[in-house]
Amino acid sequence: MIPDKIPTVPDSKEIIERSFKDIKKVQNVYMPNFISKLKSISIQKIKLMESTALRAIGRVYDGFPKFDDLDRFERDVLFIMVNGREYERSLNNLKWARSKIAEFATNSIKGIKKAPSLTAIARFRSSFYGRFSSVIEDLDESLTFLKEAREALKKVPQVSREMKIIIIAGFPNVGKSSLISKLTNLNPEIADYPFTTKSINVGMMKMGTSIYEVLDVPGLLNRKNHNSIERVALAAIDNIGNLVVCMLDPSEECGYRLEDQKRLCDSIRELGKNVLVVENKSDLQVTDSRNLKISCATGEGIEELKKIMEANIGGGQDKGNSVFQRA
Ligand SMILES: Nc1nc2c(ncn2[C@@H]2O[C@H](COP(=O)(O)OP(=O)(O)OP(=O)(O)O)[C@@H](O)[C@H]2O)c(=O)[nH]1
Ligand SMILES: [Mg+2]
Repeated sequence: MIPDKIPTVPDSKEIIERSFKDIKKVQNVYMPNFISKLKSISIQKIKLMESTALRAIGRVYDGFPKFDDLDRFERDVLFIMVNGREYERSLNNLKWARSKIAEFATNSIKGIKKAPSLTAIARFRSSFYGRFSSVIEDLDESLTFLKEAREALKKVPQVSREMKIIIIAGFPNVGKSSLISKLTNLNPEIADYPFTTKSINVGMMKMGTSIYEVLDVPGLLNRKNHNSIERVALAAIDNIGNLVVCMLDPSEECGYRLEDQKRLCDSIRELGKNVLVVENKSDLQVTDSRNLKISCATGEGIEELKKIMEANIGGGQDKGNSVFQRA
């Protein structure tokens, strides 16, 4: 699961500045022995810097989902948008930096406690400052990457896994968003050009006593190298759909040949998905196929489609048992 709130990511300069600012809070207490006094102040400063930095880094590390927290769909979508290996590496770098800072602090404090002179104390302290800053500076790339990953994580569609999921798929411009607006209370952008929908729209549909989740995914083309928007659509189809409504536009008003559109439905079925082929725009063109004919413009066939969907959505994530005829 992706947490609702992912922490904002500071850059390394901010963490360093915050840590150094915090040490000004250390009280200048009275002690008769100057060496003891300097030791106490130095130790307090190191401890304070350590805790400020560990808190800042820990907030980011703990707040970002780890690989194992994500399900297959979330992982696929996130890693389409950002490099998965880099994501893991960045989080591991934060973990490593945390342990290094703690180690430097412990060693420096030990050294200061045993230090015989003021110069020795100052040496331990400034060596801690230097190593502390360089470990955090080295995190800069990871923190910058996680800032980007945070934006990507926010875009992963929030799909509940408690309900059955119906995915509306098909070529661009065939009427997928028009259908989701008929089936749910969603009002996505609808336009007479391809690739209007650029991310997954999620709506709820009530049928009888059950509620289903309906996903309108970006248009897909028959091609080997899908762009990242298409790959997000495929990730949903592949990982989370209980039923895929594959929509055709026999009028070819969408701008694509019916033959090519049909091939897409076949390839989705080849993924082992439960596929229902529906022909839209029946107000413009009707074929003599056995597929259900609907029109999002006139509403024709929509009620029948709902009934067929309800009758056939069983079987969960079953693979390879399509009950529908070929496109
Ligand atoms: N005549 C007619 N036009 C329709 C019908 N359904 C949708 N349209 C039109 O087809 C165009 C595309 O509709 P969308 O719902 O945006 O199509 P889409 O499949 O979501 O498109 P992308 O998001 O680009 O993949 C719009 O101009 C709609 O008004 C229909 O049943 N009949
Ligand atoms: Mg659309």
